[in-house]
Amino acid sequence: MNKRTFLKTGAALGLGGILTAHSKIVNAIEPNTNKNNTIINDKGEYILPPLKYEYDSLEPYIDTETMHLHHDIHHNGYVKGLNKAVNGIKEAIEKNDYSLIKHLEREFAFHGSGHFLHSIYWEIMGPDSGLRSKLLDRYINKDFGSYENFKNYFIAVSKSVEGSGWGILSYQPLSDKLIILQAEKHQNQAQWINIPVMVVDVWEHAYYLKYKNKRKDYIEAFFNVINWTEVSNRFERIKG
Ligand code: MN3
Repeated sequence: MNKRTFLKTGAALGLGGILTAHSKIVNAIEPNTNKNNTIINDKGEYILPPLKYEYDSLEPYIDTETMHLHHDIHHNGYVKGLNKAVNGIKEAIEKNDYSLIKHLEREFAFHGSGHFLHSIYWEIMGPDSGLRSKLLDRYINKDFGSYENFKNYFIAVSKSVEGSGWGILSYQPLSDKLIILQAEKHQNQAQWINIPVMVVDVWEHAYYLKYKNKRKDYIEAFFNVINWTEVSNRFERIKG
């Protein structure tokens, strides 16, 4: 997927400036140079995006007090936590001290997902219901049969999320399809905005026959079989 398709896709999903920040999120070291978005500043710090409408604009469906609490307190907590996690990770890399890395990565995923998903949530709501584009309607019809089907399916999915979490309409580039997924809690050590560049399978089936319980040995060995040309090609495709 090239950058234009990716951004177009993002625009269709109402992500606006959020997607432009994704590559900087992957690399927490580099300062952000993209000045055109509202969820990260030019120093690379994450910031709370202001609402594009008033706190009482969604009444009577979503009340003013909930909007204040949710945006100003809850979302802001994710922003603060995300910046703290990023700084902790920077420090760990600089000092080559990974004793707290499990905790830091949990915090990074939890607060990152919170920040990105809430930013999308505010952005895709508003007092004016607007109009679906032809493209979005075409995909909804193609992938769910009709708008009614999509709506019923989305409601059922979101309603049955176990505990707290999100219902998420996503675009799956691989199949060129809209899909709907549940996110329980919201992190599960991932952030709902990134594109994988390189992965290592650490399920036991991937290494147990040879490495038994020595997962670290397997991961170190894995570095001998990475094809960096392929990784680079993937990265170029993603960056566009
Ligand atoms: Mn929330």
